[in-house]
Amino acid sequence: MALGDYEEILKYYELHETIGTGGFAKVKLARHHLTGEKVAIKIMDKIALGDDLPRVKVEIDAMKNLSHQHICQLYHVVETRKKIFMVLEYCPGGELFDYIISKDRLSEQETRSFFRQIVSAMAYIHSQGYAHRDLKPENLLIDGNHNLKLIDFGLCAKPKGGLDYCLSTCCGSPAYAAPELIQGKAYIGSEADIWSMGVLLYALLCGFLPFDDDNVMGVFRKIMKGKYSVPKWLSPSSALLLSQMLQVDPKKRITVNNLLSHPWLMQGYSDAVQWQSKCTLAHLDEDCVAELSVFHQQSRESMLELISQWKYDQISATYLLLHSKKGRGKGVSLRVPPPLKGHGSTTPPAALKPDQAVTQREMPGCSQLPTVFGSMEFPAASSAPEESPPERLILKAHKKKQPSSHAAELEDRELPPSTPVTRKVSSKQDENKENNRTQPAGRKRQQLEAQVPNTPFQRCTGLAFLFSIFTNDPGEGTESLLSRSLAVDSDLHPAQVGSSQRKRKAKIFGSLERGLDKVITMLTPGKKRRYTRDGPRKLKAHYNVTTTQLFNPDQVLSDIMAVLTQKHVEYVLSGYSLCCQWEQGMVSLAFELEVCQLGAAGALGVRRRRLRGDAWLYKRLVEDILSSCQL
Ligand code: 6BB
Repeated sequence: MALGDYEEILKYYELHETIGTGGFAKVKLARHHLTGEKVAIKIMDKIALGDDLPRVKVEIDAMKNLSHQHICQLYHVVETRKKIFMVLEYCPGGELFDYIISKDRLSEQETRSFFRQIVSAMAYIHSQGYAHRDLKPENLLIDGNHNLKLIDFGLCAKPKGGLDYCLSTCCGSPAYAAPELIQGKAYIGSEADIWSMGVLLYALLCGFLPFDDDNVMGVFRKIMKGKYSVPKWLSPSSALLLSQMLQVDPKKRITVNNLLSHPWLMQGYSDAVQWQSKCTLAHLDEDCVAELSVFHQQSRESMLELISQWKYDQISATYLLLHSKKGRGKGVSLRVPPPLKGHGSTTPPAALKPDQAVTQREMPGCSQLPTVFGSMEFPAASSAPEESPPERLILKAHKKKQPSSHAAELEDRELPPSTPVTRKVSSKQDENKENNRTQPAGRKRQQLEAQVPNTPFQRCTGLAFLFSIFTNDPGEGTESLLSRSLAVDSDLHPAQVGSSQRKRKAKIFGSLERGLDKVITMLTPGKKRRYTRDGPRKLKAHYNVTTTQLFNPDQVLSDIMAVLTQKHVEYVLSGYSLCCQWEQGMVSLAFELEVCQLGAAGALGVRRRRLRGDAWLYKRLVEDILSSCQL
C-alpha cells in the first residue's frame, strides 16, 4: 500500500540515501532518470503533517514563484495520496553552517563573497513581496560551484497588502529572531529578515552567535538588549555594518536597498550587489527545447507550450535539469531510463508488480507524448544484481521484526539484504547489557535486533513553544551544560507540534513508513557497495572530516564508541558508520560519525554529518566527543 506512495516518484527518480530528517519531512538524494542529474527530494507525509499541510503548500507556492541564482530551484512536485515530494536542486557542498564550523570562522573576504549572495537572494525575495523568516546558516546550502542557495521556505510569508504590512506569527529560530518578533509585536517581515542577516553575518565572521546563552530566556534577554561582543579580529568596517543591521529598533535598522551598495559589501568589488534574477523562465533554451521535442516527437512549438505551462511536473523537471546540465558544459541529451527488470531496475514497485511496470512510453507527465530515441544517450546497462532479486528483498524485509520507531528513526540507512550489519546500541538506560566495546574488529556479520529503548520522542519546537515555557524557565545553572544551550530543535516550526494524538499517529505511521522506505532504498542500485566493504570507505578530505594520526580503524571506532557511551549518546553501528542519537529532555540530536580512510597513505579521518536537531548544539556535542577521543 505505502509502496504505492513511492511508486510515482520512482518512475522518474532513483532514490538514494537520506541526508536529513526533521519534523515531518526527510530529504533524500536521488538521480533523475532521463537526464542523469542528481537532485535532492524533500519527502513529506501528509498524515503526519495533519493541520500543517497548508504550510507545505505555502512553501511550494513560494518556491514556484521564486526563481533566483541563490535560491534552491524547485524542479518537480509529486503529490500522492499520502506523500508530497518536492524535487530540488542538488547542493553537494552541504550546509553553510558546517562550512563555517569546519573553518572556525570565515575571513572577511570569504564572508563578503557569501554575504553578497545572501543579500542578493534576500533583496530578490523582498522585491517579490515575500519575507523568508527563517534565515540561518543551516538554510543556506553550497552548490557545486561553491555558491549559496537558500532553502526552506516553509515559514515564509507574503502579506496580502505587500511586504510593508505587519505580520504577527512568531517563528524561526530563537538565536536569529529579531527583538520585535520575540516580543510578540506586529512586525515587518523584511525588517526581521535584516536582523537575521545581521546574526548570520556575525556567525560567518566570528564562528559563534552574537546572542547566545545557556538557556533560551537568556538568549531572548540579550536579543532584547541588542548587546553583543565585538571580537578583536573584526575590522571597524565589519563592526559598523553589524551595528547597522543589529539595531533593536527596526526603524533604525539598515534596509536591504542600502545594503546593496554598502561600502563594506563593495570592498574589492566594482558593482553593487546584483539582486535581479538571472533565472527567468520566460526565455527558454533552444537546445533543451529541441532535445525534448525530439525525445517526445513533438513540434518545437507544442514543446514550448508544454514547458511554458510550468506545472512542476516531469516536463518542467526535465527541462530545468537539462538546462542545468548544459550550464555545466555537459551534453544536452536525454537518456533511456535504466532497464526495469531485475535488480538493476530503479523502479522497484514495477519490479514488484511486473504487470504494472512503467515503460518509457508511459512516463507520466509525458503520457500524451510519444517518445523516440533519436538523439538520446544510451548509458551502459545497469550493473547486474549482486544479490537476490527485488522480490526476495521485499520478503526478507517484511519478515524482519519491525523495530521500534526510535530504532527505525536511527536506522533509516540502506542495509543490503544479504549483508546484515553488526548493530550495537548503547543507551543510557541499558549500558551494561550492550557492551559497545565488543569487537568492532573483524565485524562478523550477524543479524541482530537493535535493542533501542522505545523512549518518547518529544521535541521542543520553535519560538511559540519557547514562549510557553518562558514562565516555567528552570532558571540559570540548573541544567547540564549541553541541555542549557539552545533548548530547542530548530528544525521544527511551532505549527509542527500537533496534538499528542496526531503525534502518536505520526509515530506509528512513521515507523512503518521508515521500514518501507528502507526497502525502497535497498532496491536502489549503487547503495549496496557502501556496506559490503570490509574496511572503512575511502573519502576525500572534506571540511566535514576530522583528520587523525591513527591507522587502525577499529581502534578509532572503539575509541569513539567508548566516548559516545560515556556521554550518553545512543548509537547504531553499521560498518564503520555510527548513527548517533542524543537526547536530553525535550532536545534531541541525530548525527552520523563515520571512520573513513583518507587518501592512499592510509591515514584515517572521522566524517561527521548532522541529521537532525539544532546546529550549534550539534557543533558543541560533536566537538566535545571528538576532542575526548584519542585522535
Ligand atoms: C539539498 C536540499 C535542498 O537538504 C541535512 C538537511 C540539496 C541538500 C545536498 C547536501 C549534501 C550533499 C548533497 C546534496 C532543499 N532542501 C533541503 C535540502 C537539507 C539537508 C541539508 C544537509 N543537512 N542538496 N543537498 F546537503
